[in-house]
Amino acid sequence: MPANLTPQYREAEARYRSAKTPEEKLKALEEMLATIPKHKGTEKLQAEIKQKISKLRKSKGERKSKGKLFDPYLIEKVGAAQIAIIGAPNSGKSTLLSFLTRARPEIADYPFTTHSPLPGMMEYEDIQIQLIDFPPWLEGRIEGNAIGALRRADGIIVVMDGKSERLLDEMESLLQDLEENKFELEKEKTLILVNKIETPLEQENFSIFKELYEEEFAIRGISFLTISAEEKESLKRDIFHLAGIIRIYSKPPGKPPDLSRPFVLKKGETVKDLARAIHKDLAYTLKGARVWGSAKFEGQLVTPDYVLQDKDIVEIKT
Ligand SMILES: Nc1nc2c(ncn2[C@@H]2O[C@H](COP(=O)(O)OP(=O)(O)OP(=O)(O)O)[C@@H](O)[C@H]2O)c(=O)[nH]1
Ligand SMILES: [Mg+2]
Repeated sequence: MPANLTPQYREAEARYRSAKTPEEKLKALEEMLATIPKHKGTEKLQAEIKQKISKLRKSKGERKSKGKLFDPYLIEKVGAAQIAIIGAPNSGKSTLLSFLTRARPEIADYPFTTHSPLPGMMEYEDIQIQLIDFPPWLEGRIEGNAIGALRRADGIIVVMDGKSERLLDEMESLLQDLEENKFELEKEKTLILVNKIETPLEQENFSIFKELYEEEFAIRGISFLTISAEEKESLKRDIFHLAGIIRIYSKPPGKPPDLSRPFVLKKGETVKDLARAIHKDLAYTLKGARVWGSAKFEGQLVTPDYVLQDKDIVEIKT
């Protein structure tokens, strides 16, 4: 038995030994895995726990699959885009959700506060973006449903705890878990927030973190204790860019554009895609468009395959 096992770990282990149902066993094992000191001396024990967890999950899944499965991660997309907030326990995911939306998740100074995913709407200029606060991501504890939700999301925010001594380990094991589930964080779709950066030591740790990952991902260091109004706006702008969407205002011929409600398209979409979004038949009669904004000249005539940019004003020609 390796040394340095914490009282929390021993407690969870005692609960595992006295557990009567597979659910109780699974819960205790998950807590053992969460609280076991992560070092070379415990690697074998960690592997054993993971194996037991996966065995129990499998048999649980087999029993469950006979009935209809409820998936708490299946959250209907509303607004212009859906962004998932994942990351290490206690890192500030729920704080982020409550900072940017009107949702009021439970926030507490201990890990595992959030048990099921919770959505909220972030207002960004003239659109709304849906953010979903996930339960904490834990080594070896990824649910298939969570991976499914990440595949459906338009973008992902990873919140890490800048005060954690295991910051780099936590990031590595998260990436490894994702890889094992054949999910890759794409650079354009991922923003990493290293939170709670307040002291010089945390600044220092953050610069190391940044050096390691900045080629792979967009990274920001933040603190909700000190964040300014400008930083909040620029954070919202970053999240908008993550979503990979553009806003287009349509203009009827001879009339001013309707600036009250943009059409939301994906980055890279064209005049033809806009026509289809306005009305499905419009794409067939479409000849071209006049564009204000990204075109060389204001009101320039463009072809249906013209790639639109955020905030373009477009007058469709049929
Ligand atoms: N010092 C400091 N504390 C923070 C900051 N952001 C959040 N916290 C605190 O960190 C603790 C955890 O915050 P939560 O938002 O509940 O974290 P979480 O990631 O949702 O936690 P789980 O749901 O348990 O995974 C709370 O006590 C927060 O008040 C920050 O920027 N600086
Ligand atoms: Mg939470």
